[in-house]
Amino acid sequence: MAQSVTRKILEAHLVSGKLEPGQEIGLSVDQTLLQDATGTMACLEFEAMNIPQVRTKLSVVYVDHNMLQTGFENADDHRFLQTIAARHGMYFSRPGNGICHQVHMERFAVPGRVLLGADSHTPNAGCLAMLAIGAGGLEVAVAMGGGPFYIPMPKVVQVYLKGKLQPWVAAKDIALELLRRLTVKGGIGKVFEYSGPGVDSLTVPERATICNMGAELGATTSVFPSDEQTRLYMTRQKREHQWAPLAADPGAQYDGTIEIDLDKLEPLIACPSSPDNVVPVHQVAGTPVAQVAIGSCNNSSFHDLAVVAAVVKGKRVGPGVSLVVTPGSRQALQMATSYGFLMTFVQAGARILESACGPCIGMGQAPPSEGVSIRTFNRNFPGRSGTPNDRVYLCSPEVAAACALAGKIADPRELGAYPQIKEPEEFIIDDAMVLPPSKDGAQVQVLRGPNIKPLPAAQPPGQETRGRVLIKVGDNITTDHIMPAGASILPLRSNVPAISQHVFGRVDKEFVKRCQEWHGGVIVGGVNYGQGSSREHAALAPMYLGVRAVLVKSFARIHWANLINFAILPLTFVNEKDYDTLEQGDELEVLNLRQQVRQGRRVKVTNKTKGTTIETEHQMTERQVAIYLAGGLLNHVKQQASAAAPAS
Ligand code: MIC
Ligand code: SF4
Repeated sequence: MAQSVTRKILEAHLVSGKLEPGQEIGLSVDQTLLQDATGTMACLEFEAMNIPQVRTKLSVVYVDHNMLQTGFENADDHRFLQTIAARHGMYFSRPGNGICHQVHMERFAVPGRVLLGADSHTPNAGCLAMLAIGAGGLEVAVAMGGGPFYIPMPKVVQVYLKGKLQPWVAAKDIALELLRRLTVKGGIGKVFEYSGPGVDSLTVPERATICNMGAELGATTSVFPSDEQTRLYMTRQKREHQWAPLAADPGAQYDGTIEIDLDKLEPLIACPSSPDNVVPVHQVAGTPVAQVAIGSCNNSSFHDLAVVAAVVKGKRVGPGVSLVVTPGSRQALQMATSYGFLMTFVQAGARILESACGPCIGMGQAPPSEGVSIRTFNRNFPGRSGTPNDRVYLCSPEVAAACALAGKIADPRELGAYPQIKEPEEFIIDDAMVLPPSKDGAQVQVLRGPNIKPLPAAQPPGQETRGRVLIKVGDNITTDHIMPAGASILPLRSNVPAISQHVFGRVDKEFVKRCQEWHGGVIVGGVNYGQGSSREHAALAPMYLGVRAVLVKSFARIHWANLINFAILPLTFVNEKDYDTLEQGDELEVLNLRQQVRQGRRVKVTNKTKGTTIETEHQMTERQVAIYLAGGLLNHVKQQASAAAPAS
């Protein structure tokens, strides 16, 4: 059978299951990636498994999210991660070295391999023909220990690109075009594989922008072939020896095809407050702008910075606009320095930030109340910027630069000729900020701080469960709604009791109080519940508050898996109309829970307040049922390890 790139990688890594859509498959994992905001928990989880050294080809821990250090917490986390990485065989990318996805692309991604990362934008590495998937920290910890990663076999959709991007139209516009067509749930259960003549002209960083934003489609991942562009990029990164070609066979079978004619694409922009709220830029042109932010793992490579520098060179941003530039990595920052872009930015009145996630995750640079912020980022969920009534737009660096000069939303095509940007023949290679693991890990002492609290234990479910509806929310609820981040909350990632006090904090200030008064309960939601980040805190913190089940119309993949891994029962309505009958405060009950879950997919939920019965379904596989009944993945792994241990 003629095979796609995706299928070739899957087949080479398959350890269980069949490559048939919907079937659960187990994959061996070559590389793992952790970042500090999800990584402290993942490292504590890895520690709890009692495995001395990671068993992957490469595991890297990055520090890029929690960088404000307004108190001791972040710095303690950094030190903890550095020492635990040294002890257990992981590379450690020091604070200042850059955003995990950018650095991984530059220095570590290898065509044909599988990467599992505790961050939803891990698919960024699909730009180098990796099958790169985001997951909860616990699943990444299991993979670090050599365990397989399980997912339902996705559908493989071909994205056929023809033509060539026109001047001022960017890779970001391809990502936005897909979001315009498919919405934030259009990619659920799918891998997007790029092919066609339009692929050849796209550079690796451009491919990264596209793969990165597949996360916003809800896709399992996105992937490009490994070709001459890949070889060129890896050569410039002095990694040519790691390059290998990888292409789909002629006539490869796909589960669907989407065609995009690059010649016809125009500059696009995602309006507040969802990445799929996409329109052509000219439709919203003229809207006054308060802030323009260049950066994030989505758009902060050399070319992104170069194009902004070319546009603003010799000009100054208007008095009403704050321009913020965040180079994505130390390499990008060094390149920007040596090419003189930094000088250009400073002269134009820009504010320069260190290489980190920064404003993308609300770590500083919150825009003014109701002020329009134009960002080259990937997410504009409400309040994520740190301003409750924010109006965040997402676009390419080309559009953002035009807006910065005009002081209003502007179509970059009005700027005249597109600047000639020559890609560098080679990048500055300096891995001094990546520390290799210790040769004698057992001797390394792991340093902890007072904010790093032990992982709360999940409990196996009982025979019956009761609880009131704690909150009823609508469609497309993000993990930013469930477990907000930002400058005041992110530093609490290593302290579940403290961070749990902020669950649903931006949606309903009384939620936590109700959890305490009602001794936990059930969350009710609409479609695509839990979209967005991979943060397992969006399951872990509700678990800590006593949430026992989440009953929704449909789930986003990573959050669904995180719920199971922390022993929260994920249920969907068999009849979506039942959603309308439920109200906050209703008392729900499930009898014979353990049998029901084991025997089949149906679970009967009684609404004791309304006197009705609701048919629900759990979509867990047999393996996941065992995890749920064991009281979560960590308990399950421990049980398996003790069952396998020789009797003493
Ligand atoms: C995000 O972009 O939302 C984050 C912050 O990178 C998250 C990870 C986290 O919450 O730590 C993600 O995308 O998974
Ligand atoms: Fe960091 Fe933003 Fe990328 Fe998440 S999306 S990894 S917060 S830059």
